[in-house]
Amino acid sequence: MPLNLAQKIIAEHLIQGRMIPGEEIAIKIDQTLTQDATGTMAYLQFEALGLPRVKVDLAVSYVDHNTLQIGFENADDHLFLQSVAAKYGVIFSRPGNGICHQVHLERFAAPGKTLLGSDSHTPTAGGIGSLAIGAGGLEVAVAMAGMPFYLCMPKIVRVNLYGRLGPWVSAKDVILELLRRLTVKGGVGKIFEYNGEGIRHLSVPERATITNMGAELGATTSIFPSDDITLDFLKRQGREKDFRELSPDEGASYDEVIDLDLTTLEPLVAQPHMPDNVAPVREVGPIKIHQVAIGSCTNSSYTDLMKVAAILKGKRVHPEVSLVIAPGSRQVLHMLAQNGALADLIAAGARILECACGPCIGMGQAPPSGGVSLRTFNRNFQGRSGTPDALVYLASPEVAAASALTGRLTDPRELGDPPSVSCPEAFYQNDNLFLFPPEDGSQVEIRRGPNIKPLPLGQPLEPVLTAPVLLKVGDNTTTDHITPAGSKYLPLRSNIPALAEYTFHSIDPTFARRAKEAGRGIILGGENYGQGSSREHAAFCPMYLGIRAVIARSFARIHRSNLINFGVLPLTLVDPEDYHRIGQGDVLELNLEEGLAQEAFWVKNLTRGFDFKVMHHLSPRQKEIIRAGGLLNYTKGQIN
Ligand code: MIC
Ligand code: SF4
Repeated sequence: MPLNLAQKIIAEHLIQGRMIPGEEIAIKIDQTLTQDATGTMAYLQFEALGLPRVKVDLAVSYVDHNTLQIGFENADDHLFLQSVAAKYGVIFSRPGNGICHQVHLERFAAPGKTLLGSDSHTPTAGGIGSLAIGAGGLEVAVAMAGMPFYLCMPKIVRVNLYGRLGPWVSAKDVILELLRRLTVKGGVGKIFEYNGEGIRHLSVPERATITNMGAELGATTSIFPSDDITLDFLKRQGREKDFRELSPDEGASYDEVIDLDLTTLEPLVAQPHMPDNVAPVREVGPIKIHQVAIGSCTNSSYTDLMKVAAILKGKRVHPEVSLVIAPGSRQVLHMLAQNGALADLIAAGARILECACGPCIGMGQAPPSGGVSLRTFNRNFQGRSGTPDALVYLASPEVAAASALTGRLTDPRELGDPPSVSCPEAFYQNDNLFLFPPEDGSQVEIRRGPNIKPLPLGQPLEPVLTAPVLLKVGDNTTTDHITPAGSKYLPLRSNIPALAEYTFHSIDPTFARRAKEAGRGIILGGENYGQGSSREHAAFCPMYLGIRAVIARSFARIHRSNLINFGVLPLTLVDPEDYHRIGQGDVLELNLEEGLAQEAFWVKNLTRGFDFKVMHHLSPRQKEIIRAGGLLNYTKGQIN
């Protein structure tokens, strides 16, 4: 049977299950990636598994999120990560080397490989033809232990790109258009496989912009074929040996097909506060802008920043705009420095930040109160920037640079001819910010700062759960709502008791206190509960506070897995309308022992005196994980 590209790579890595959408499959993982904000937990969990060394072909630990060292916490975490990497055979990418996804694309990602990363934008590597999936840190720890990764076989959507992008229109507009059409939940349970003659004109970094933001569609991953454009990129990175041609078989079938004519696209912008709130720049109009931020794993490649430099060259940033630029990697920054483009940026008035996530994760550069910030990033959830009432818009580097000059949201087509930027013969290669692990790490001592607290463990299943609905939240509740990002909270990522205090802080600051008082509780969610980040803290902290179940209309993929992995039951309402009949404070009774034995079961609303039905959709393995009180307990049992 002819296979599409995603099926081909899955088939090569399939350990268990059948490639039928919705069925649970297990695949072998070739490469893993962690970043510091999720990595400390992942390596604490790996340690708890008691193995001497990682068992994947390649494991890389990046430091890119928590690089603002306003206290000892982040610096201590970096030392922990460095020592743990040396001990267990992981390559350590030092702070300053760049954003995990950008650096991985440059130096390690390879066509046909499976990559599991503890960050939701891991699919960036799909731009080079890798099957790259984001997951919770615990799942990455388990993969590093050589165990397969379990997922629901996704539907495969073919996205046919044809035509060619017009002047000033860029890869960002392709993915913004898909978000406009499909929304932030349109990709749940799906892999987006790009093809069609339109891909012939998209470079690997452009493809990576598109696969990166597939995460905002909620997709499992996104992937491009590996062709001569891929080979060309790998050659310029000095990695020709990693090339492998990969495309779908002739006549392969897909679960869905989407057609997108690139010629019809125009510069787009996502308006506050969701990445799918997309409209043409032209229609949104010349709103006043206070900050322009360029960078992030979506748009910080060499060509992206060269375009920005060309647009700004010889001009001056508008006096009322603060322009900040964070190059995606040291490779990019070095090349801009060497060819003079960095000087052009500085001369125009840009504030150059280190190569890291920075403002994207609220690590500095919060916009002014009520200010408008235009960003080349991928998420504009309310408050993520660090300023609760800021209005964040997402757009391409071209739109961002043009607007930085005018001080208003600007369609770059007004600027005349677009800059032409070519790819360098060879990208600058200097791997001295990678620390390669010694052959034998057994003697390495792990450095543990006072902020690194022992891991709280999950509770085994209670046969009957009687608990109040401690919080009722709406549709598309993000993991940023559950566990906030930003410079104040991120340093607490290795300290669950401290971080748990801020759970749902932006929605209800009394939540943590009330949860602790209640001892156990349930959360009621709307559609797409837990979209956004892969941070398992959004499951871990509620678990720590006594949350035993989340009942929602639907869940985002990574967060649902994280809940299960921390022993918190994700339950879906059979009748979504029941959401309106359940109130915050209602006491519910769930017969879990009996319920898990069935597909769907009745829950008693003791407060209002009615019953409603929920489904758990758990595989037999997931039921065992829930019974064991989480994946860590379960995997330990398996290893022993
Ligand atoms: C994000 O973009 O939200 C993050 C920060 O990269 C997260 C990971 C995290 O919370 O540490 C993600 O996307 O998974
Ligand atoms: Fe970092 Fe932002 Fe990318 Fe997340 S989305 S990995 S915070 S740059």
